[in-house]
Amino acid sequence: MEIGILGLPQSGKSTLFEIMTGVRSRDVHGEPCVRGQASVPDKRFDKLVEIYRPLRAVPARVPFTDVNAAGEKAWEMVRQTLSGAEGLLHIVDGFSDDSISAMVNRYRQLADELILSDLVVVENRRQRLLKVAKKTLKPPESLHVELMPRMQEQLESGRPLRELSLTAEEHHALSSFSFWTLRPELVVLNVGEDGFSAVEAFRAEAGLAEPVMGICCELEAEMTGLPPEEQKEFLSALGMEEPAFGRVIRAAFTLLGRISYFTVGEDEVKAWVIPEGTKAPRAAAAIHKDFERGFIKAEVVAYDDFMACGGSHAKAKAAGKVRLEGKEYVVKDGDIITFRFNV
Ligand SMILES: Nc1nc2c(ncn2[C@@H]2O[C@H](COP(=O)(O)OP(=O)(O)OP(=O)(O)O)[C@@H](O)[C@H]2O)c(=O)[nH]1
Ligand SMILES: [Mg+2]
Repeated sequence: MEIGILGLPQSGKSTLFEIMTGVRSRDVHGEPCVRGQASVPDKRFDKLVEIYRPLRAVPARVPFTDVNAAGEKAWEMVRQTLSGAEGLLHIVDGFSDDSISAMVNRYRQLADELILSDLVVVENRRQRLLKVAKKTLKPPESLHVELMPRMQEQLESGRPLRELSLTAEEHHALSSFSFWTLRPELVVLNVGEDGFSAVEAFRAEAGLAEPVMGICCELEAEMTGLPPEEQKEFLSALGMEEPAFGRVIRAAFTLLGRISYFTVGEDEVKAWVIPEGTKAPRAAAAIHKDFERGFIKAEVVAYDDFMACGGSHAKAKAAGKVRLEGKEYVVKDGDIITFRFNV
């Protein structure tokens, strides 16, 4: 699980990375990339910490990668560094001038580069497959023979591969290629101080189906240096409830199809990150492999039920809100869980 930050030179990649992760990317020299973890803001988690006052509080985290590529081989370096990234955050300069079409052009410049790069890979693959006798094709190869023309057509019409509806099997067969445009992408417009009104116009003109997030990185970088009280004033002056970078982190988290469940106690309150649709034993493995092997039951209470019972586990239990779930239970976002296991 990792999100790679992509954008044209000087679009604000490192600034955004720094405010999200707290890692000073621009102070690191001579490294092709810098990695950092961003904590996912979650009011439910904060509430649980308030209730349990644990020794340790560990929120959900999303890893981000900022690439420092320059020179002739820059593109190759970006490709290599981000080949393992599961999702992409594409940041667009929306601050250096107010023109929407200029912003869209900048977006397209990189988006087209990614499409072209994928197209080269598809064409190469087709060429190679032509040399393999039909009868000797192995199953993934036959799948490629079927898929590649569709993919080529899509890319040639200037559209990303993620818009094709592919089955899980097809996705799997393509995973080793690290196609740029097959991976989920979050578009972030880095606006000037009063540029938030540009976000919707930009999204419409760029023809993006997905929501675009607006953020003024420079302002938010300034704000992160302030004491909490002044941060609050800063935000309310901007008419915002929370910093936009927190929303960007949350959007990145859901972009990857992740959810979190909680374990609570006086020692630790922790948000565990799992893919949506994970069954209880596999979810337990996030804590420890043995928990999966020796899984017996999961004692589960939904966050909302827990809060409706005054934030008390005993009361939730008395009200019958604490369920005992078995191996087939699919963990929900916000579940508070205690695992019972036997090792
Ligand atoms: N006005 C304004 N300037 C910004 C904003 N965000 C970043 N900048 C400026 O843009 C320049 C580039 O920011 P970086 O975060 O280093 O951008 P980058 O994409 O990492 O740049 P490279 O790694 O060199 O490609 C810096 O001088 C920033 O101060 C913004 O929201 N508003
Ligand atoms: Mg940078």
